Formats: sequence, C-alpha cells, structure tokens
Amino acid sequence: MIGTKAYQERMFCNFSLSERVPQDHFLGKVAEAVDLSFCAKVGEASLRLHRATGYRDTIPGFSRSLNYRVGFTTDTAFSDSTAQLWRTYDYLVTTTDFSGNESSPSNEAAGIRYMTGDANADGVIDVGDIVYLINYLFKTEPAPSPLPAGDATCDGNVDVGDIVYLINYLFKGGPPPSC
Ligand SMILES: [Ca+2]
Ligand SMILES: [Ca+2]
Repeated sequence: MIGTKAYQERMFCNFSLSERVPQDHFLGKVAEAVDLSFCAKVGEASLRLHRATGYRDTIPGFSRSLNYRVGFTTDTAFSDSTAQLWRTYDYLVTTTDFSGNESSPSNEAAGIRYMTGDANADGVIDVGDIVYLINYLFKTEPAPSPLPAGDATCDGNVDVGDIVYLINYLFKGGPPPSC
C-alpha cells in the first residue's frame, strides 16, 4: 500500500553466534564437513536461518571480511575443500537470515586438514608412518598430531590395529585408509 512502509524485522540484532558454539566444538578435519547443526537448535526454527558462512585465516585474531571468506552453505554442514594439506587454519562462522542480516561471528576455532594414515605428517603414507606409530605406541614417542591422522582403521582409536592396517595396505594389497 502506498505510504505504508514495510516493517523489516532485524532478527540478529541481539544474536551472538559465539554464545551458541558448543564449548567442545572442534572443527578438526577441515577437509570434511564441519557440523553446524548447533546453529539451529530444536525449538528455535523461528530464527529462519538461511545460510552459514565460513571465514578463515592462518593467523588467529583476524576480522570477518570478504578477504577471509571461504564459502557458505545452506545445509547444517560446511566443508572447506580448498584447505591445504597439513596447514592449520583459524575459522569463524556466521549465520545469515533470509533478510540478509548476518550474525556476529562464532568463536575462532583452529582446524587442520590431515590425511588419515599419514601419522608422521609428511604428505605420503609409507613405511615411515608404520615406524612412527610403533614408536608412539611402544616407545613413548610423540603421538600423531592430530591424533586421528594415525587412525588408519577409522575406528576412533589409535592402536596396533592401525599398524596392521597400514602393513596390509602397503604390502599386501589391502584398502587404503578411507575416512
Ligand atoms: Ca607419512
Ligand atoms: Ca584405529
């Protein structure tokens, strides 16, 4: 109607995403999808979130800007397929409603893209990773970092089964680590 100004609700005026990020949230393996389901909790459907946007830099403390934006998703997961292997990034996540209002950013969280089975983090899976796991498990040498890089069996544990799995993969035609 002429002379009537449509009211545009600004849903994120008091919305702080950083208060909603779970304390134990860890971006972890950035080559895979980051779980963003905490952005829209059950019972808060009225927020009508449209998308989540990811920002990253290699130096903590960066500010949210287009220069650091790596992509967005309308799903409850975000994947940074451009992250370099074995490089640590710091990430921020924001959410945007259907009116284009972008929330305040989340807390920063560090993530590294690693290769499962590459326990010694040199970019290849070879006998060096078997030796590294033996030294970690039986000689108190340092653990793979992050630890899941040594979990060749993808069962959530790093143990002798991962050594056996890598031996089978490298020397007996077994399947590669696939998680
Ligand atoms: Ca390796
Ligand atoms: Ca394992």
